[in-house]
Amino acid sequence: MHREIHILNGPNLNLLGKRQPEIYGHETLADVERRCRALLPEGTGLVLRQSNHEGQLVDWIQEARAAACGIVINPAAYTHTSVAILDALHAFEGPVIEVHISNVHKREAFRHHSYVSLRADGVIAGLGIEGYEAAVRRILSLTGAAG
Ligand code: DHK
Repeated sequence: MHREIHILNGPNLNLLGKRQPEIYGHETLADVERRCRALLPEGTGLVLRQSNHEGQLVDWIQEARAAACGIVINPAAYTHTSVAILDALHAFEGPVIEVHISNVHKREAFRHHSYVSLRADGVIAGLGIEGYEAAVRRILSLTGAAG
């Protein structure tokens, strides 16, 4: 059993805390990592990554096949466009939780469709960065790694 949770983030999330804070808030990916690490039981690791490149995200999802018990993914704009990320997630066997910081359903129509939701075991939108914590908790409970 792999005891690592991988949190993967797509384009522009490197600017989290700086870009459109009225939508995405003032906290950064470093804050996401700190909050999520605090939830982990002894013996469970966390890898948090961000890329602006679709192929890099595909490579990391493939890497997670051998290393991770679950994936938390915020594909950002690729949510709405990427069959490649969907296909890569189909090749991953553990739980996948899709996170959106904003409530995408309250925004433009093009954000209402998600390719990734065709694979995700759970979808969280609009909880701000607390959504990542909820996703990590869910993976811990699904994989029996909690507590
Ligand atoms: C982040 C983005 O960058 C957008 O492209 C998505 C997502 C929504 C979020 O809410 O975390 O549409």
